[in-house]
Amino acid sequence: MTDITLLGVPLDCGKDRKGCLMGPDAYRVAGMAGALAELGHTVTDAGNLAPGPLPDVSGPAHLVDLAENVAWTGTLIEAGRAVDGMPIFLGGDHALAMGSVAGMAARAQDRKRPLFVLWLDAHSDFHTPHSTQSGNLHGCPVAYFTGQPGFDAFPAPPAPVPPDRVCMIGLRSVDGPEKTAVTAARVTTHDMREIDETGIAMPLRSFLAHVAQAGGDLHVSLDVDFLDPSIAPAVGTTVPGGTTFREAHLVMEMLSESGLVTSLDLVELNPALDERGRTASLMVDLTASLMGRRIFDRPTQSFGA
Ligand code: B3U
Ligand code: MN
Ligand code: MN
Repeated sequence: MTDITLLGVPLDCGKDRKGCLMGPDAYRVAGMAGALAELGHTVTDAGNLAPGPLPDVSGPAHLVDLAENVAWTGTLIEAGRAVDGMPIFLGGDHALAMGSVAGMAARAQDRKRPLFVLWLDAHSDFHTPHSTQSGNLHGCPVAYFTGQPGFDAFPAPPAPVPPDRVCMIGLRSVDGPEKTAVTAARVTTHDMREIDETGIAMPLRSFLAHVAQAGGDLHVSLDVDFLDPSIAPAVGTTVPGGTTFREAHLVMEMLSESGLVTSLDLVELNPALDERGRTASLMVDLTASLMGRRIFDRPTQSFGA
């Protein structure tokens, strides 16, 4: 059983459209702590984090809330690094993954283990402050924590994650400059076109085998828009053609059976856009699947360790 720490991250500065600051409380209302405790885990809700003081920083003028994003990143790196067991970052928008993943990479380095990242998202979030056209920093976290240039205003990530340790599944909205950058950096990408053809289990299984062989820690970053908008409407950037209810649960069940996951982000939930809390509930159910909820028990699967 796992020692889980829920870290509320009411970060809403990664984009213009506001609402994700209500995410942590929506997860609490939807019963996150109880669902995990019921599975036998020890659950501590550490409450909500707050960003440190706003630094005096500058960058491209169109960036949204740069100073606030920088402040949050520093706070999150330290908060995550200090957690002993499994942190679950209750977002908050995806800009939080700058700090959450950089902090988990630092922690993994402290433990002398490589960190791998599974990015479950419609978007590749691989912009830099210079390539982003929207100015929204929630489109930039992967470039930041893999150590791409252009993030001078931010604290340097203590242990940049090599891009080839990042696997993205669910992609269906990737901007031109990101496409070039993601490919050049050798990030592993599985778009929805590929999922349609092979199913979702195949690419996930091979990534998990790779993580197991390397003896890695695994951080999972789950963006609500990984899911099809018909089952998860509470997100500002809905993109049609997302994963189905069963595909999403299968991913979580396989992750659970792998025993490899050491930290988790739940991001981009905007409760103001939800329908009677159904997206928040689905995210709680998916987290429960990731943490061991089953239809029937199955033996732990070996992914090639
Ligand atoms: N790539 C676009 C859109 C986007 C990225 N992440 C989200 N939306 N959620 C951008 O603004 O960078
Ligand atoms: Mn995202
Ligand atoms: Mn997204």
